[in-house]
Amino acid sequence: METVINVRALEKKLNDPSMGRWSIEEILALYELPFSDLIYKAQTIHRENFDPNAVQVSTLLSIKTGGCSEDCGYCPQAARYHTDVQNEPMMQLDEVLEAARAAKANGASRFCMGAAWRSPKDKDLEPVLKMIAEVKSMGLETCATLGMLKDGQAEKLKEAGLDFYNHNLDTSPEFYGDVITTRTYQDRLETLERVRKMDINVCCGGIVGMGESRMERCGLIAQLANMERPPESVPINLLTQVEGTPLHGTEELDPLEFIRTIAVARITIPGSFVRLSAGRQSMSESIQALCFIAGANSIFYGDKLLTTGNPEAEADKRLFSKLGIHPI
Ligand code: SAM
Ligand code: DTB
Ligand code: SF4
Repeated sequence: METVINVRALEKKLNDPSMGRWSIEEILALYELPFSDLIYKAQTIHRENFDPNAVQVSTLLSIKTGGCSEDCGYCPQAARYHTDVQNEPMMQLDEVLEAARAAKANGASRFCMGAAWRSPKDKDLEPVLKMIAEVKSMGLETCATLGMLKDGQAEKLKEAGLDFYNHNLDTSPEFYGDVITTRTYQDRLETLERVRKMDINVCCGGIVGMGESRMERCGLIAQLANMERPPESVPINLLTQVEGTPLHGTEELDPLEFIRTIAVARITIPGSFVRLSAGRQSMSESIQALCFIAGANSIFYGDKLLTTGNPEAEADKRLFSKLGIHPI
C-alpha cells in the first residue's frame, strides 16, 4: 500500500521538538521506512532522551493466579479456556515479600504484582495494599496490575505507596473486539484515567502477533502516543501462544516486524520507557539486541512472567554483559 505521507513531511515532523499528534498515516510511514533508516531514527531519538546503555529491570509475580472471568483470547488465566494453569488463591504476604527480596537481590528495581481479576473487590484489595506498602519499604518501586479499577480504588493504591499501575490497551480499537468481548476499550481508558488522576505512573502498552494487521499495530501506537500524557512505561508484548487459548496457532509475527514496532514506539513516545516484554524466551540474543538498538530500555527479569516462562536471570546477565548494558 502506498502511504500518503512523503518522507519530507515526516522529516519535518521528526524535527519539531513537540511532534504533536500522530496520525495513523504518519505512523504507517515510519513502519514503511527502510529498516536501516527506521532504526537510525529510533536510536537517535533514544540517545536524545535516555542513556542508550541503561535498561530498567522489573520483576513480575502473579499474586493470584487463574480462574479469571474475562475472555481475553490470549490469556491462559481465563477460566473459560482449558490450559495447564492451576488456579491459586491470593498469596500470603510473607511469600510475596520473599519473592520481592529475591528480585531485589537479583538486581530488579521494580516489583510488579499481578492478579487474574476482571476488577478487584474492595475486600480483595486490602491484602494487596499491605503488600504494596511492605514492598515499597524494602526500597523497590512498586507496580500492580489488578484489572479495572472502581471509584476510590486508585486512591487507596496511591495511599499504600503504589508507583506504577499496569493496564494495557492490548491492541487498536478496531481489532480489540476480535480479542476481548467482556470489557470495552472505553472501560480500559476509564481505568487509565483513574490512575492518572491519582498521579500514579501509568504502565500501558499492548500485544502484537495476535493476527492484527500492520495498520492495527499503528492504531495501538496512535492511541498510546496521542494520550494527553503518554504512559511513562510502554510494554510491548509479543503474544506468547498458550495451548487452550483461542489465539493458540496464530501465524507467528516476523521478528523484523516486532523490532519495527519497538522502533516506532520509541520514535512516537520518545520520553517513555519502552519495555521489551512477553515473548523474549522465543527470541535469539541477536533479535533482543536489535530491540535494544531500536529503543527498548526495559525488560521483565526473572525466569517467569505471570504463568509463562521468561529467560533465566543468569542468561539475561550474560546478555547485558555481552552488550555492555547496565541495569537500572
Ligand atoms: N487481569 C489484569 C488485566 O487484564 O488487566 C492483570 C493481568 S493481565 C495478565 C496483564 C496483561 O498481560 C494483559 O493485559 C496482556 O496485555 C498481557 N498478557 C496476558 N497474556 C499474555 C500472553 N499470552 N502473551 C502476551 N501478553 C499477555
Ligand atoms: C505486561 O504488559 N506484560 C506482563 C505484565 N504487563 C503484567 C504480563 C505478560 C503475561 C504473559 C503471559 C503469562 O505469563 O501469563
Ligand atoms: Fe483475566 Fe487479565 Fe487474563 Fe484478561 S488478561 S483473562 S482480565 S487475567
